[in-house]
Amino acid sequence: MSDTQFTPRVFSGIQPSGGLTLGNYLGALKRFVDMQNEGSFETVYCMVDLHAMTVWQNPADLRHNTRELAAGFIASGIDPSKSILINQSQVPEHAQLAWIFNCVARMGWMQRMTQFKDKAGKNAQNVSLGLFAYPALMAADILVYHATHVPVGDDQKQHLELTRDIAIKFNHDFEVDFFPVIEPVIEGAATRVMSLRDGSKKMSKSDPSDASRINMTDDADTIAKKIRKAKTDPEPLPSEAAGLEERPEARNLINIYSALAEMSVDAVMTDVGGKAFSEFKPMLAELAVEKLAPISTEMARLMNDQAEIDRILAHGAEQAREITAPILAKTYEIVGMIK
Ligand code: AQP
Repeated sequence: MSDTQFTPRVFSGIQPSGGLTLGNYLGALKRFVDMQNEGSFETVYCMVDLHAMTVWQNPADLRHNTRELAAGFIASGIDPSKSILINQSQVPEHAQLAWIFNCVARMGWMQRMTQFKDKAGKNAQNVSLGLFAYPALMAADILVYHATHVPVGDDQKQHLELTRDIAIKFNHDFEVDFFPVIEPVIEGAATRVMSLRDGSKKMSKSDPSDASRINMTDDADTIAKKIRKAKTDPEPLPSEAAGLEERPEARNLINIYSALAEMSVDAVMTDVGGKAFSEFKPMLAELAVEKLAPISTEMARLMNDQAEIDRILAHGAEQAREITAPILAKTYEIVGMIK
């Protein structure tokens, strides 16, 4: 563990590998806004375009998705005067530190990463080297800011453990106390929002079925239709959370309701226990539209002025580099590179 006192600083990111989903919003973005507004941290938030390209991205789509994601951050409440908002490739120190970490991380560590195994599937020999090295770049994203806290959804837990391992090994190998050992922040009812079509699969931007997810750009009718068609079981809702244990689809819809309403799961169960899904689904649809429609409207408005989005990102990159350039320079010095 580190004895150095680091400035309490939050870093987290989202890939512009498609449109934002309700899973990204509840598991990550909404928490980013909370941590920004809590006021106890400096906050740095990032569109991680270098991560997105670990799987094939059409260049025009990547550019569009990066700007739309920036619009999604701002529309959800990330305020560029309170948080540093950046696009990863515009801050070159991320990729530079990632190379150093490629040389610190061990092959065996990477081979254990379940996200790589899931994404590579049976095709492991044919996926990009970048997909394999993804967690070392993620460690660099975080540690190039000396960030101390990282809010993420549950699926990123293993990558954050690897970030801790990289920091510990670097500090040990070079006999320094330079990189912080970060704290993952995985909190709330919606740390793992599941597919609306299959309660055992994570809701994901890249799921081939659009009906499996709520996109932050969906209109009110589409949101209501997707919730109406969400897979459920025939039983009415239980009155206590324990009754959801063997019912993944029901549990997912309740967790979504709880996170959107900012109510505990127990309080939701008290309100909706005994109701049939035919009664509960319209309640959930109404709540989702109430919370999400203002965000999608604002995203559309911001996307009408892309020059303004680019200006915000350019300014964010300048602010970011004031932090990252000295940390990278010190890292180079520690490992023995000539200035
Ligand atoms: N279903 C989810 N529930 C809760 N949190 C989620 N996150 C993603 N999906 C869910 C969180 O969102 C943040 C950004 O994720 P990402 O874009 O970096 O990549 P991902 O986790 O791989 O998300 P997707 O939507 O599944 O993207 P694709 O399809 O491109 O792989 C992270 O904090 C993540 O935990």
